[in-house]
Amino acid sequence: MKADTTGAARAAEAVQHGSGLSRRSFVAGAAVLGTTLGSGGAGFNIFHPTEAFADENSPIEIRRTYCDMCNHVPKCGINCYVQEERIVRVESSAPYPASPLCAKGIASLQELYDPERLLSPVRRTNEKGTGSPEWETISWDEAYATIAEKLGGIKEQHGADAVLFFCGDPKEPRGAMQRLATLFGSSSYGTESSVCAAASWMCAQMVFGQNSMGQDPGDATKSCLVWSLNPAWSQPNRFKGFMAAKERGVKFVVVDPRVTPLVSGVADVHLQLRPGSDGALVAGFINQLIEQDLYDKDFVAEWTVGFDELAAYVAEYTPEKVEEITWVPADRLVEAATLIGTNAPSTLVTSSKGGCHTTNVGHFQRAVFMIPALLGCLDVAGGLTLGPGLPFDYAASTKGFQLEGVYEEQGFQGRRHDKDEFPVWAKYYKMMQTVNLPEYVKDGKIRAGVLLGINSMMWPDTPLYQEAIKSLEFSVAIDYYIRPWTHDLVDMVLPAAMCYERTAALSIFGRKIFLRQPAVKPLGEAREDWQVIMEIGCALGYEDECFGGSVDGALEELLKTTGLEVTLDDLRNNPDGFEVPGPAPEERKYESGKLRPDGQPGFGTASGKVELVSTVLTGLGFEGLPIYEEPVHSPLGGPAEDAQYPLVLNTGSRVPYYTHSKLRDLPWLNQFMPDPVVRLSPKDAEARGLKDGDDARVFNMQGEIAMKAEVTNMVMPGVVDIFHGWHQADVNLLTTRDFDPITGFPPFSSGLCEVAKA
Ligand SMILES: Nc1nc2c(c(=O)[nH]1)N[C@H]1C(S)=C(S)[C@@H](COP(=O)(O)OP(=O)(O)OC[C@H]3O[C@@H](n4cnc5c(=O)[nH]c(N)nc54)[C@H](O)[C@@H]3O)O[C@H]1N2
Ligand SMILES: Nc1nc2c(c(=O)[nH]1)N[C@H]1C(S)=C(S)[C@@H](COP(=O)(O)OP(=O)(O)OC[C@H]3O[C@@H](n4cnc5c(=O)[nH]c(N)nc54)[C@H](O)[C@@H]3O)O[C@H]1N2
Ligand code: SF4
Ligand SMILES: [Mo]
Repeated sequence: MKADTTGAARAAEAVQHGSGLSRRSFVAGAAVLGTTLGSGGAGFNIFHPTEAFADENSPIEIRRTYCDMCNHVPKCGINCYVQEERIVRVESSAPYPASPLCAKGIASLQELYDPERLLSPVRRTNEKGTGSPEWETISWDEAYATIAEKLGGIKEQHGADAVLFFCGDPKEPRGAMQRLATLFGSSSYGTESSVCAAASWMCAQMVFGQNSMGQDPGDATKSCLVWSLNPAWSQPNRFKGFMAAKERGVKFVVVDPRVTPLVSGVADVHLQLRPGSDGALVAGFINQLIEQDLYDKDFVAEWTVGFDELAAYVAEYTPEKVEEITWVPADRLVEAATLIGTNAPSTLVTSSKGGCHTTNVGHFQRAVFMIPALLGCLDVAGGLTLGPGLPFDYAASTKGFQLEGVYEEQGFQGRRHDKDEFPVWAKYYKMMQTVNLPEYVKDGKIRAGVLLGINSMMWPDTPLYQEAIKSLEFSVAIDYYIRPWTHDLVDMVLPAAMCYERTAALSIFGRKIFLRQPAVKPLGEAREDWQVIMEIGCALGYEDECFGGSVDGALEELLKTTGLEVTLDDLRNNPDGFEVPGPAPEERKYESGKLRPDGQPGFGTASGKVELVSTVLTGLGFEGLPIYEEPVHSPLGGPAEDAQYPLVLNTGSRVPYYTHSKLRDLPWLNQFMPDPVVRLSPKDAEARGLKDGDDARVFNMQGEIAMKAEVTNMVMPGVVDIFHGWHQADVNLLTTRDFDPITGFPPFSSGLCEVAKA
């Protein structure tokens, strides 16, 4: 970033890139889009409830689908009341495993029938980045022909790796997109996991050789450590499990800087830490397990490596020292460690983000995963049990379908753009770490993109990513809407079908597989993501490998690559889920050799042990112990200019009614939070003369945004809490590009800022 770039200039730049336009005024001006309801029929408009949806006497059929409005997996079951091929009502579906519907699920009907949805392919006719975009409607055939010509040309001139195949938060299309990238020959497949979940997975891999985000309390669980998760708002269908566990008497310790519904609902001890100081807190927690002699000596001796080094490292993290760093009272930490350490079996639940958005995540999150191991609670009933599970990944795709074999045989790994900057990431994922996209585009390494569900506000310092997207020689987005802050910068946008209108991907719960069948036909010319991806593949010449564009063909192949002997018909014939028979659950599989591909006893790490000092990290030149380092910008002292910004900037904690940058225009949701807000404690508000509802400026060395103040005890003094994804107040204008060298994660949860009355 240029030193002379002021906040105001950067904000103006962002506006020029489109983020100052509201989607409504934008689309209203772009009549060429023709985005009025296509097959929905004239006069039918869910925004006007007085208008009849359909003839009230026509028959109603109930069809089932599942929701993906929070793009989380698994998603909740929906019964659709369909009248004259329109969905007139939705309700939670039983016996589908995830329910009930949250506010977003219910409002999904407003997104389905939003008159501003994009319903046909469009191509930009004026130059990108020059004022208002002008779009023309084109046919799918024309779109595919152009895509094939442009991508083919770039591959010929610059190699296949110059084309980025990207999926944003939508997770359902990932398997298909990765397959397409590999078929095309590009190692540049990336996703939103660059800043979500992947840090936790790789930390668990480094510690015990398996992806994990912990495990919710089971029947045998006596205590549960929740390290930053707020399921009441981020995964409501999961929250009820925590409440039921509480009723069964499970003891809870919750680590979270805020007083969340999970904290007030279940916590016996709340460790309210300064955001970004997790590494010191977890060192203190382990210090107490050792000091109080609460760890499992037999397990540690037989199944871990590095205990003595770890014990020596955490020795200095006494409760008193930890209090100074984390702001958690010393006696509270002691109490928490005692509660977890004396109530076995104990489980751990942790987050895909929460505390992980910090520069220390590659260390601290490993230490968090070490806790159940030190307690001897790994792979025991009621503790954190380990795989193997179904051979599906979390987005219901398989290594075979994603052509991982081809990736390996053809040496994609050696060509990756990210392999030198993020070697640990590159070791674990056949997926690019995309945080350095601006640099890859500037250096000519990436020149084109197939960008499904991309949102330029996803990364820190948004304008740099907007510039990168704009600078691509050719880009095609696939989305429900034209979102100006991103799509003003691409050459073409293709209309995606929503969950109600599509089949892929499959959904899995434990050993149960569900097939979704479309409840209604796609509106207008929208097509489902998997179909679009497969059809792009056909246009590029991979007709057979892309099943002639057939989604059913792709899903059949996906099932075949599981090796489970289950067909699409099996799934069709079992609308309540097809249960794949499996072995009886077994504890301590590390003893029987069932956790390693070579069948040897132990864990799936290089040493076969739980690694308290990581051999992967030391092998790549990193510190192997889970060391604590302060965030780059910290109230405890960083660069001199930090002193002007005394508040910790904690961004992106989920709100119940929005997902990231989406859903702001749906009236049923917008009423709950119509304006971007900065939440701050009564103490900090008073010191700044701010009252609830006041207009406020939030600013730091990066820039400035305008928000409403919300004064609340949910947030601790010294910290502000801001949701991300507001195009009119994008908090990623304030976040910095200080990436954790191990995971590449940005410090979304631990920046600095100041707030003042506007
Ligand atoms: N400051 C800050 N930044 C953050 C975070 C934070 O906590 N703080 N969180 C990070 C995390 S964890 C995440 S996951 C990312 C999320 O970031 P994004 O991936 O940017 O998520 P969305 O805002 O949901 O944008 C996704 C786009 O996909 C479109 N879309 C939605 N569903 C579908 C679909 O099924 N098909 C197609 N074709 N398009 C679809 C939407 O219309 C939207 O334009 O943001 C990250 N950025
Ligand atoms: N409604 C809704 N649901 C969603 C989403 C959404 O946008 N909206 N997004 C989905 C996605 S992609 C994701 S990744 C998940 C995220 O799901 P969660 O991880 O549950 O989400 P958060 O609320 O962001 O973070 C959890 C908690 O971490 C705390 N936290 C913040 N900073 C720190 C820190 O430095 N240390 C510690 N220990 N805790 C911290 C926050 O206060 C918050 O209560 O939610 C998913 N579900
Ligand atoms: S939690 Fe809400 S948005 Fe997410 S899948 Fe369930 S109903 Fe949909
Ligand atoms: Mo996420």
